[in-house]
Amino acid sequence: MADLTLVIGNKNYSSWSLRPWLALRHAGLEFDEILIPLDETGTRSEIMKHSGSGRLPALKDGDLTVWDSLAICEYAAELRPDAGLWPDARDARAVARSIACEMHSGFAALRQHMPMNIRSKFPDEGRKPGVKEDIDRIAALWRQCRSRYGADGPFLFGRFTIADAMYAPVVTRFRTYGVALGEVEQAYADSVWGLDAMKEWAKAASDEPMVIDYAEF
Ligand SMILES: N[C@@H](CCC(=O)N[C@@H](CS)C(=O)NCC(=O)O)C(=O)O
Repeated sequence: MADLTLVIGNKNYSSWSLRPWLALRHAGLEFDEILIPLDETGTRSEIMKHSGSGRLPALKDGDLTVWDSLAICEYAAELRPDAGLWPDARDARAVARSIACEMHSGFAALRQHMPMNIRSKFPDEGRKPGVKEDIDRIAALWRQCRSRYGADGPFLFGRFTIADAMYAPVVTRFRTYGVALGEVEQAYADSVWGLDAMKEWAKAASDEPMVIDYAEF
């Protein structure tokens, strides 16, 4: 049994769960998983056993609970400073935090109309008001980060950081909804898909039996 336990939602649908799961894996931290199926009778009471926020993910470390995806990513960065979960340079680190926060608090249209559904393909769905603007903003951010900070590797800031973890669910949405990307953005998305941890999560998502109607078309 590991010291850490990450409580997550469905791997196919829970974008917020994927983010800290990737960060913990990338940091080489061992953790157990508790998966609570979302959108079922009893979901809320099960979540409340682990987090008073009523939301997932939550990370348990002994009697400490850390909740909210970005706070868990930060905790992983503090547990494993050598994992380089934020860029080394102060300016790059500030931008990485900015785009991580923008993902965490923004892109409401994209999140609402293109819900994460890793195992499915809905190439004609989701083009609702505000979604194109969100996609264009994300594509511009990826291009800027790759060109300005990405020289040392294939990720937004070269090596994998929390910024990549925060955008990983978007990478899956772009595939699910058939969003056409430019060369730079597609190469970046391919790098995220190339991660062993990402493949492992996607396989588990495909194998899940649960179906959430609001994320199906
Ligand atoms: N800001 C939170 C959002 C968490 C969130 O909305 N999680 C969803 C699952 S992806 C949830 O727990 N929903 C509760 C429910 O479906 O009952 C975070 O970043 O962790």
